[in-house]
Amino acid sequence: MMGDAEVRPAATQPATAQPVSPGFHARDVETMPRPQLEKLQLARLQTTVGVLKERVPAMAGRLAGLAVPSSLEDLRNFPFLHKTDLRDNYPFGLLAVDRAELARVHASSGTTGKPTVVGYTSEDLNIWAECVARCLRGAGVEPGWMLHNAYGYGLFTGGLGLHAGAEAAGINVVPVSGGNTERQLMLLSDFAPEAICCTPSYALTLAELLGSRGPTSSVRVAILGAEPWTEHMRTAIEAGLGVAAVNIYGLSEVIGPGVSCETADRNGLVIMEDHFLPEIVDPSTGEPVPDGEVGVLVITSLTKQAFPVLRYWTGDLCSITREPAPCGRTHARMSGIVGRTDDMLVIRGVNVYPSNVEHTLLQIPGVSPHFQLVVKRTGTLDTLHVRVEPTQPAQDETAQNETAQNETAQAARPDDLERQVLERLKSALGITVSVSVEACGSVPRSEGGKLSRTVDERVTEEPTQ
Ligand code: DLL
Repeated sequence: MMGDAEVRPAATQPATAQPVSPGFHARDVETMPRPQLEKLQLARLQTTVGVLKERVPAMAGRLAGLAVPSSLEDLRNFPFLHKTDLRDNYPFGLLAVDRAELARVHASSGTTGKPTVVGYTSEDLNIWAECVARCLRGAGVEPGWMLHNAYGYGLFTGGLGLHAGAEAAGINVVPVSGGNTERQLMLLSDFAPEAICCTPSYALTLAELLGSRGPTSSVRVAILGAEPWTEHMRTAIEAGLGVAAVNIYGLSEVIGPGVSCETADRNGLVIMEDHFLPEIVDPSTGEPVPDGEVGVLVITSLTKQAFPVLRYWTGDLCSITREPAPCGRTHARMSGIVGRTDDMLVIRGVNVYPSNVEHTLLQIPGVSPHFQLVVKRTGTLDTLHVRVEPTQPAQDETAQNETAQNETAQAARPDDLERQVLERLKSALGITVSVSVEACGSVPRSEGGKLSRTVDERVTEEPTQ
């Protein structure tokens, strides 16, 4: 799956995609020798800690008694910053600049209550654009190409973040935003862009529709992120759109998209380490784990003016390597996200990660990448129901790749498929779940934004405001 814990090359590009290779936006910085990079990081870290102590009263108390770090290792003496800290200081309590110095605010969506708000000075916006420009160039997008940007524009950082990064890299951007899929398909066909960016689940929606209509897409590279996805999804998207798909990661609390991104040769997601200092820590102890082991990604911003974050606990689980990449990049690389500390479901005492369910499902021939988990409560007992779909016939007809055809050949009847899914999930998760194999198209698809694959029907009371 995309979230394989180890940073390692993914499958080769699909036969239908024209090969793309990684470029550079800021070669000197991206290939800076590590000792020089770490010196730069330390100087920037010291400035960041000083700024937080002096200009953010809510942080000054927490950092009192802690000396400005004299090495990068000293960072581990500092407390973590959690999403709840942002909520507690809603909306602007953690800003290090006056409100009048802000150039823009964004916010991340929450299902309940207030969003978490983040602010940027104009210099922050420049740095953000620079990071995204590096991502796009590394992914193989070339200056002069056209990028169909189907990330949502608005408080969500995806649309405007990719937009500014594309412009900074000399890439012509079509600001389509999310939704209105028919119009997206028309523009993809009429404008013939070479690149697209959107959530992976939306790319799958587009791939499915394009596949069923048969046109050849002009798109060569897809830059996909903002939600978890799997290698199986990557294969389906690449076959459906005829693209090379790369993984981009980020979060609004840290800056937005562009914290890290795969390059076209896919050797893990390169972290923009001159701006974001990564740590991987044990989720239960908070202690650092060795490179290569999975833990929680914790990020310290090194150059942000408006909203510097010290040891921000992302909740995202991944591993990291600091070995130089084959393309010459020296910055640390992370694996895809393997899960979140907070998306774990506890079903009758067993910990279940949606990513495990997904991983298991996608290994069963004839099961499509579309599924939904429904958690219910019967009496005092929690139950997990898994809605799946068989592989779509239309997708099969157009799929160029042999694997898909083999899978179709082996596809079972719905009741056989249901039994197979039941058995595989029982052995993978250690609990019995219920399964329904539903008509193609009945499990919710992304209509442009992030897709939530879990429906929790256990919540019976309204949360207190
Ligand atoms: O999702 C920023 C973004 C926009 C990233 C466009 C990539 C592309 P938030 O809405 O604040 O920001 O959500 C951040 O989304 O902590 C992860 O849990 C998840 N996430 C983001 N990228 C990935 C990815 C944007 N490539 C949260 N793989 C993060 C898995 C991702 N999860």
